[in-house]
This record gives sequence, structure tokens and C-alpha cells, in this order.
Amino acid sequence: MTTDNRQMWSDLGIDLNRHDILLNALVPIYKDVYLSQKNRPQGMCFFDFVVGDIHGIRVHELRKHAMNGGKVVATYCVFVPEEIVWAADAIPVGLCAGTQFSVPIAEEILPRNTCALIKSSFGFKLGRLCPYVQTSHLIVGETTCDGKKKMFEILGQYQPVYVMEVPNKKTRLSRELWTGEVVAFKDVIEKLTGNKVTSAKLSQATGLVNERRRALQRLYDLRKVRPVPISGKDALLVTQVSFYDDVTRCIKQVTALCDELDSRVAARNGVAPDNAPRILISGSPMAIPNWKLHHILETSGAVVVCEESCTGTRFFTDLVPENGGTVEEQLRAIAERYMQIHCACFTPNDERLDDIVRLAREYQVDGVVHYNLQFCHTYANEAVKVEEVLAKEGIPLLRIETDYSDEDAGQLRTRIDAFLEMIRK
Ligand code: BJ8
Repeated sequence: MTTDNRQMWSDLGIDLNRHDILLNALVPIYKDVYLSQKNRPQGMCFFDFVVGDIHGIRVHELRKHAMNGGKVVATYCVFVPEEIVWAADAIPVGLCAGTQFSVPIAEEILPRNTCALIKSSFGFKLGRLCPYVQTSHLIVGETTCDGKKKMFEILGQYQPVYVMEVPNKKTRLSRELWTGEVVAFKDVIEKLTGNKVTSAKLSQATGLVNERRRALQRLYDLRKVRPVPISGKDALLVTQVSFYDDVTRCIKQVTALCDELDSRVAARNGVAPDNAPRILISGSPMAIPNWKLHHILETSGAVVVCEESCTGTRFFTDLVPENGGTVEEQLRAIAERYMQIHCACFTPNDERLDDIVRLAREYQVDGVVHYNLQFCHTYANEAVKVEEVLAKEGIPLLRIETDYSDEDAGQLRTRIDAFLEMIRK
């Protein structure tokens, strides 16, 4: 923790005392969850470094960009089209909202029976804990769930917020609405930055974001192998970091990691025994530093090989076509790509059910753990259908509802042990 960082945090209005407690708490957790793993790929050193310096270098980079007149745009959801932000020479940053630390702060204002992700993100702002929030010029929210959209109204009292309307259906009319939202977002970003989003700029940005998607696709493809060459915890961390790290650096590091994993695959060098139960986690996203479920599963003898979530496959599966064309055509293509994200906010959302079954087969899983954050009604209700579909397919399922606290860790471990025991028989 350098003096330079402290000065920057102070300049950003961070509550230094509270922030010290947060960062100091993260160190032993990271050691226990990550550094205790055996036989990790060398390529994870970079990601360890990024977490070790979580509020340092990257924030300096964003500040430098801002001091040179650039804009920083903060987001909470994979529905916000980052291509448009990059095309206007602004930098998008996915905000983390995965710690219990900021939850009680949020509960001073928000109802307690709100999902932890919403409370954690709001608590970061209210408690002046996050230098990324403090550095950003605009927070972009969305109407994916009721809790979030109402929270964004309150958040707007503290910092400029713009909300995109994500439709709840995927009909022709809904797609038109969403395309209109994408065009309106481009206008908002142009106004914020003073820069025109041109066709050439959009092509360049699309190519860049697609390249990161391809790198993450490659990482996930490597997890299909038996024995799996990387732990679920490590793969999750890579995705979490890619939400806020510099995109070019991220591509380089993920590519280097995948090159190493290729060699591991060739040498049959796995992180878990061949017979370790392979698990697909499906459901709510896990924002950094939410590693709870992966940690319990992987210290109980299982290995997580895929996440059907927005901190997993939903983040990178589909590419935006790179056909060029007019700005209008490109925005339409962007809008169409984002409508392929099968969030539980949609009705019906059968494509997600298809995805879960397909991923379970592709990743050769022995069981699925459906993860939903307490008070998240969309994922909780959709779990009923997930259960029906997986029962038909003969794929074992465990439904977990939890929050960010450690209070239920013992109970979760007991249920997970029983589930793994059942799978092993
Ligand atoms: S596209 S999953 S990132 S909305 S868990 S806050 S839904 S009550 S996070 Fe999400 Fe975008 Fe959908 Fe993905 Fe609400 Fe549920 Fe909380 Fe949630």
C-alpha cells in the first residue's frame, strides 16, 4: 500500500479508515481461498498481482485518463454495450459488488430484504469505499430487475446515473425497443465525452472486445478437458478481473495463461484427480470478491468446470459481427448480440434452460449447482424450471440460495458434501 495510493484515495474522497479495514480483510481471505491452492498455473501470478493491487495501478490509469480529459463509465451489468463506450474513447469499468463488507452500510438506507449484489454495490458508494466508483463520470444502470432499478434512483442522488431500459421479452417489439435504447446510449456517451462515435471507431472497438471474448472462450474451452488444467476459482477470478482491467493487457494475459494450459493439457497435468466430481454452476453472477461457493465446492473435493452466469459464459459467448457498415447497422448488430444474453429477467427464458443442458454435456459435468442470491426472485423462480429440465435429462442438481455472509458456510458445506456423495455413488 504506497503513499501514492493513499494520496490518490484521499483525493478521490475515499473514507481511508474504512477502506483500510476492507483491504486488510481481503488479504487473509485471498491467501486462504487462492494462495492455498496446489499446482496453480504460473499465469495466475498476474491475476494475483491485480487483486493484491486491486485499488492501485488500475485506478491510477483511469485517473490519468480522466486528467487528460477522458471519461470513465462504470457499469453493473453485461447488458451495457461496452463497444460504444470504447468507440467514444471513454473507458468502461465493471464495478465489483461482491463483498459483505459494504452490505451493512447499504442497509442504513436500503431494505434488508434486498439482494446482496444490490446492497454491496450501493454500500460501496455510500461508504466511499470504491475508488472506481469515485473515478467514474457516469454510472450506467439497467432495468433488469426491480431492486436494481429502484436502487439506481437512489444512487442517482450521489452520482450521475443513466439507466438503460432492458426489455423483459425477446419479441420483435422488444428488440426494437432495445435497439432504440442502444442508439440512445450512443447519444448519451457522445454527449458525455464530446466525441463522435464513428463507424471506424465502432469497428475498432468491436474487434477489441471480441478479441477479449475469444480469449475467454479459449480459457473456457480448456476447462472442458479431463483432467481439468485450471481450478474453477482461478477461472472465475480471470473473468472477474476482465471486467475492470485494461482490455489489451487482459487479452495478453489470458492468452499467455491459455498457452500454458495447452501444455498442461498435453502433459495431462490437472488440478484435480480424474474422478473429482465436475460441477457446472448456474445462476446469479459472482462479483469480485465473491468466491464463496467455488471455495466450498473445491475444498470439498469437487472441481468447478464452468459457470453459466454473467461472470461466466454469458459474458463472452456471443460475438458482435465485424461486418462494418454504417453506424446504424453496427448499433443494430450490437443490440442483437446483447439480446442473446439469457438473463432471468426475460420471460420466457427457455434459451437459458437449453444453455444449461448444452453446457452440462459439453463440459462433461457430473452435477449442476444452481446458485441464487437471496431475495433474487427472477433466478429463484427460474430455478423451478431448471430443476424440471435437468431431472428430465438425468443431470443431478443442487439448489443453493445464499448471500455474501459466511453465516451459512457450515450448512452449505454439509449440503454440498451430501450432494457430492450422491454424485460419486
Ligand atoms: S444480465 S444476471 S448482470 S441483471 S442477483 S441484482 S437480477 S436481484 S445481477 Fe445480472 Fe445483468 Fe441479468 Fe447478468 Fe437483481 Fe437478481 Fe440481484 Fe441480479
